[in-house]
Amino acid sequence: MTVINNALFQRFETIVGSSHALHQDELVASYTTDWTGRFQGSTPLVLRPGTTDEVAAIVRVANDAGIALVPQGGNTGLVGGSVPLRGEVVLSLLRLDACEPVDILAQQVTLEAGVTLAQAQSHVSPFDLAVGVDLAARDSCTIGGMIATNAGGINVLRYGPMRDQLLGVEAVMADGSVISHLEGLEKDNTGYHLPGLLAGSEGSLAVITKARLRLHPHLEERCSAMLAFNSVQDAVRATAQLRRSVLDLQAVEVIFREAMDLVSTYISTSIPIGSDGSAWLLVEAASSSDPTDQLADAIDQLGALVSDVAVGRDSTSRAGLWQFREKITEAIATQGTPHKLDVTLPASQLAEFVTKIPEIISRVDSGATAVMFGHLGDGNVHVNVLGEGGLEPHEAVESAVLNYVAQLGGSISAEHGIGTAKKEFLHLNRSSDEVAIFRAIKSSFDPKGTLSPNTLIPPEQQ
Ligand code: FAD
Ligand code: 2HG
Ligand code: ZN
Repeated sequence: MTVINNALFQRFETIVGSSHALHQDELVASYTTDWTGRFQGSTPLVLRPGTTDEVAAIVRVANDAGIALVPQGGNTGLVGGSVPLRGEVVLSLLRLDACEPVDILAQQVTLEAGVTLAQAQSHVSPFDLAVGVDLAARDSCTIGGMIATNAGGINVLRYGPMRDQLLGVEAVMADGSVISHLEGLEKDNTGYHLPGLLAGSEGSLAVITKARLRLHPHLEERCSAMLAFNSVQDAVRATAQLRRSVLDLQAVEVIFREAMDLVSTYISTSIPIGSDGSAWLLVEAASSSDPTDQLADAIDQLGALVSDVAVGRDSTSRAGLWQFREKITEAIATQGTPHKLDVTLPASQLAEFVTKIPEIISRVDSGATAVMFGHLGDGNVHVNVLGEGGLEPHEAVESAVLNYVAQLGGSISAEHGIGTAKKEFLHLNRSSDEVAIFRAIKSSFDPKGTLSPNTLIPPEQQ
């Protein structure tokens, strides 16, 4: 673990104040274990700055002293990137929680990095505006963490991931200098797009302190439907057809068999339709005028592909359907510590992938099971592998699944990032020349390697 001597501790404490320099075991505990419980670290110190200047001062002192920092937002990341795995100091951004007034003319807003997604949503909704990314961790995940992971979520097919919402950032560089580009100009071709580079950088290049986000019209009129299918292939075909025919398509999410069984038990609610099916889609259309007919017509055109349909028009019945999708991650957590493999497949390979995964996993670990669900509209499947009796599955399972993904032309990380969990598999998607460019970018931003040293970049082969 990093050793912080008294003089250094006092310098940090002077910057943030004694109540925001935490070192007692019971106070730092929640900052050292990730959401899944799979990644557990330790830290001599958690610093909770309240302003960009405080962040800059901390980063400068740490860099001068060669002390590594792990930036942390809501600690909901799922690849182990948010916790201090080698005893680093944690830099919590949660106190940077101010929202600037909504710029109605530009349909944009500037938010501090520690603002939660739910806070951002309630800040902009009175102006009939919405944040383009939405996800189930909305009450805890922060704008800074969402940018750092380039979070995706349930509306990517309509608005894109976090990178597409980003018009500018303020960030503290590894030497403590501050860059700020928050004017929010939609057209601005003045060289490299640094916000785009920081999106998905997982804390490895700079500490994001503020962001300028593009907003979208809030679409009040919504209709959701759950569709049951007898085969995975039918669900994939229906997704393609819905994407063509529903102009106001907001989400196409999927729940496969094991995930449906698990979540229905967890929420103590029986499966609404197609109880012996293989896959269920949760489809949502959203518009300024009622999209029910549009969605209903599109579902009619699916004909025999669909075995059963349940429609939710008002907010209570929609929430009743959505809970089967949104509660899955929590339901899995009650079963043990999963290995979360968040992957994208080309549409043409999705059905084969989902069908073959149980066999691929059981060849490596006969006691392991796969719980699958995800964002089918984006080809994104969340494969959660649980070991026998609540134990973790054999590590070789990850290699088997991710190699299979790469073989089918997919991505080993769709939306959660590489973190520490997938560093050793980066070569499956990125050539050695690309990884060399990653290393060059990292060392030009952070020559001493003091920012998030455990994420993203694999160690060089000796
Ligand atoms: P943290 O977990 O604190 O950090 C994540 C990474 O970002 C770390 O590498 C950290 O060092 C870095 N970081 C954090 N803040 C900063 C900053 N200010 N500057 C620089 N680096 C920083 N993800 C999706 O993409 N789609 C989903 O649908 C989705 N659903 C989820 C549902 C649940 C129930 C949970 C628990 C997680 C889900 N996630 C999802 C994963 C997660 O990536 C997102 O919740 C979110 O993007 C992480 O935000 P955070 O503030 O918690 O970041
Ligand atoms: C989701 O889509 C999240 O709900 C979490 O990305 C996925 O738990 C998971 O594997
Ligand atoms: Zn997801």
